[in-house]
Amino acid sequence: MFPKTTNFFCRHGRPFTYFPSQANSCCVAKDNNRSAFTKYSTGDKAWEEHSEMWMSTLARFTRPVFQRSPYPVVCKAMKACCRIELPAPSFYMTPVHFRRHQTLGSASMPVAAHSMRHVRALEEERLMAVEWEDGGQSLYPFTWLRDNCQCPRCTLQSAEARLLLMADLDIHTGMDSVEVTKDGKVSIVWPDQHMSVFDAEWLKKRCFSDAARQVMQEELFLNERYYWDATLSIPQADFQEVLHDDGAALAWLLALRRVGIVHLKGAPAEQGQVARLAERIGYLRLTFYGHTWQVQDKSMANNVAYTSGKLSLHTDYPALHFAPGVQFLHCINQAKEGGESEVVDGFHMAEQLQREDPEAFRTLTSLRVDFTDTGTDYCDFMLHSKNHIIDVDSEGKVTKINYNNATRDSVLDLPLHQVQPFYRALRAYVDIMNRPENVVTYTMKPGDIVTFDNWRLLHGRKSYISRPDRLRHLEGAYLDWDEVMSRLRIVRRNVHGDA
Ligand code: OGA
Ligand code: NM2
Ligand code: ZN
Ligand code: ZN
Repeated sequence: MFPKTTNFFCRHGRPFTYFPSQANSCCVAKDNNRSAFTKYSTGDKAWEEHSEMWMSTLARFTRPVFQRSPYPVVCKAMKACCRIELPAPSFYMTPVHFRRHQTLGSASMPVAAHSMRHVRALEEERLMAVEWEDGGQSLYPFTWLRDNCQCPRCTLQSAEARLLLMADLDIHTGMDSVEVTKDGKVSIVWPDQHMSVFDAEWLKKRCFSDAARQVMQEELFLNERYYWDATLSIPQADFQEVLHDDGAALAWLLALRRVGIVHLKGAPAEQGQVARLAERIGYLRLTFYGHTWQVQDKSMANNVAYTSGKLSLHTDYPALHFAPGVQFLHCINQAKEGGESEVVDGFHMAEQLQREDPEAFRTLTSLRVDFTDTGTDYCDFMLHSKNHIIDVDSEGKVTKINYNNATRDSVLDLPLHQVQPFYRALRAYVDIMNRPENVVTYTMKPGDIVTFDNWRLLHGRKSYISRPDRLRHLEGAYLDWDEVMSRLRIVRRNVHGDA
């Protein structure tokens, strides 16, 4: 009747968490924006309506194979908030949190608007302490407060940009006085009698506690991913709706970020649609293959993609040091035979490699491999790059996969004794990604557009034979994640009604 403890987005793109009761006779839905709870019972009309959600995302298009470590702090905070004993979930989807009204400084129950009970200056530590109505406390360094004064002398309000120069900031400033104003703001007088006024809500969002920073960083960057395997049902959205409706665009972009792939249906089967979609975001990423590019069997092909041969699982453009983050592929004509598409979750595969073969994982994250691409298209090009096949950040988290066997250079800048270990490691990774339990296969139809995370997914196609009269034809385009995330934040603000 009710799904397992799960997160999804309603048709307006609002994140919800569902907590079914143990007996599965009722279910509590938590609106993660408002932190409002609604209880539904078996057979409820309201539940029926609620659960019939467009792309009610992950519950529908995934099966219990994902497990990503959920944020412990957030979970703890949620438990504190909800006071519901969670049934031991057979799988966990990392909670989606867009809390605008919650600092979690004290992991306490959020209230609708944040009001302050009390503020005081801790002179010794040079910290301002805010005590919130809900009992939580937040601390703000004097230097940071002075640096972020929002007055028109310190901030160019039309650009929301800092005017105050670093050279003019007293990084050892004291504080003359601090008080809560009648309208609930914090007013500070600095030793030079300059005055700053801070909004409670603004301060709450910027609380320095670990939990609050984690929530804010997730809200800004959405780095939590759902890992998947062959059981994934690829999320779908309607092309026209995504172009014209912010709720639909938000759901599309949220799923693109978290799952890494979304199919858009219902585009006209003619050139120009990936460019329209890129315009919906902002602008596309120009490369040597042009603003958009035509995947067709071409004579004297300047890329293996432009033949009718099989493309093994790859990311596009590792011959660039900064590969395109997002790829759109629009099917204009499909083949008579073959041409099916394949995708795998490269981050999930890297996690599997790390577990099964840590040595191979270390090799692929530490050795830089040469890639090359030479030819003429938008103009002539002669690219050389050196990339880790698996990029990790300073904390060891996988951030990007760079692998296309076709453009891997014959130049291999490794000492002799590292050559065989490199091949062994790469083969171990490729063998994992080729396991049938990891690969999702689908066939694109004219009018379908696949949108995917080119830093995370590896994709391929089977070899094909075109119809005698019409060549198989896909049109593609690249974008970067900065631009896509920018549009995601804007449509999220539009849909949710504030910053
Ligand atoms: C490509 C590619 C997929 C396809 O052009 O890089 O992956 O189905 N094409 O032709
Ligand atoms: N195309 C499809 O890395 C690559 O060469 C990917 C790029 C030709 C634009 C193929
Ligand atoms: Zn100021
Ligand atoms: Zn490709």
